[in-house]
Amino acid sequence: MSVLVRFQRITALFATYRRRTVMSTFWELFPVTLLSHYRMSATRHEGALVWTAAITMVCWLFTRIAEDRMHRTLTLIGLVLLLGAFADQATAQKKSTKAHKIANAMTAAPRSISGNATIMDWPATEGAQMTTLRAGTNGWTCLPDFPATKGNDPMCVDDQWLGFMGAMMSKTPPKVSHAGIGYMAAPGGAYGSNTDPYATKATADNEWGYDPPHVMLLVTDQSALAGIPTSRQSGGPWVMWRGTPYAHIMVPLSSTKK
Ligand SMILES: [Cu+2]
Repeated sequence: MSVLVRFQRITALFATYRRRTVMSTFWELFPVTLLSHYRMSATRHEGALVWTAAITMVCWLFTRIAEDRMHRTLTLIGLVLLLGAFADQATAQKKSTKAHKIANAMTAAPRSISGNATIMDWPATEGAQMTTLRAGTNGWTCLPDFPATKGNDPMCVDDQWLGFMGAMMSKTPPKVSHAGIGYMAAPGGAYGSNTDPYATKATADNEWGYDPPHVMLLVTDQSALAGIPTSRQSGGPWVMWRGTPYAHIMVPLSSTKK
């Protein structure tokens, strides 16, 4: 809000320097228009820029006759600098988050897999589609850390796992046509429930705990999971989310104790 106040003060200052004309109203409204555009969501910045540029042109044309040259020039320079700063900030921010997400997603698997994998991003809102951050060529898909969960849990998955993740998000039964392999081998590991795929925090009976970096296996028929331990603390591979349509084998790459 302080930016808005500063803007209004600058505009007021300009107004006192100028002869009062009908067009001064345009100039007084301008910073407000500009700010309202920049309060939009990040994805609409380009559109806002075009609009702001168009409004600047209109204001300039209208004041061309009424204002003296120096004030007009100073105002224009100020506005151009301001627009540039806003545009720079918006694009830099967008670029750095995207680059950061891609780099994070690629740590989930060895370079031989993640190097040429497609990098997708989680849906921005529940029920929305995943977006592609970078196209790939080797049939693998990597996803960055899931922001809602504690810890660092990016993954690189094959087609079976990708379908499985989609089914999980839409709460429908997964279709597994051949054994699926997924890497969650990034250092750090994450925390989650061993019994409830949708748990977001510990409860008395959801076996909340630490999942170390791991490889995950999907089987076509859940009867193939029988005989494999179901506890994280077994010391070796175990079945996660047993008894749900999302049961799969966890192959830890380091100790499950932390
Ligand atoms: Cu996993």
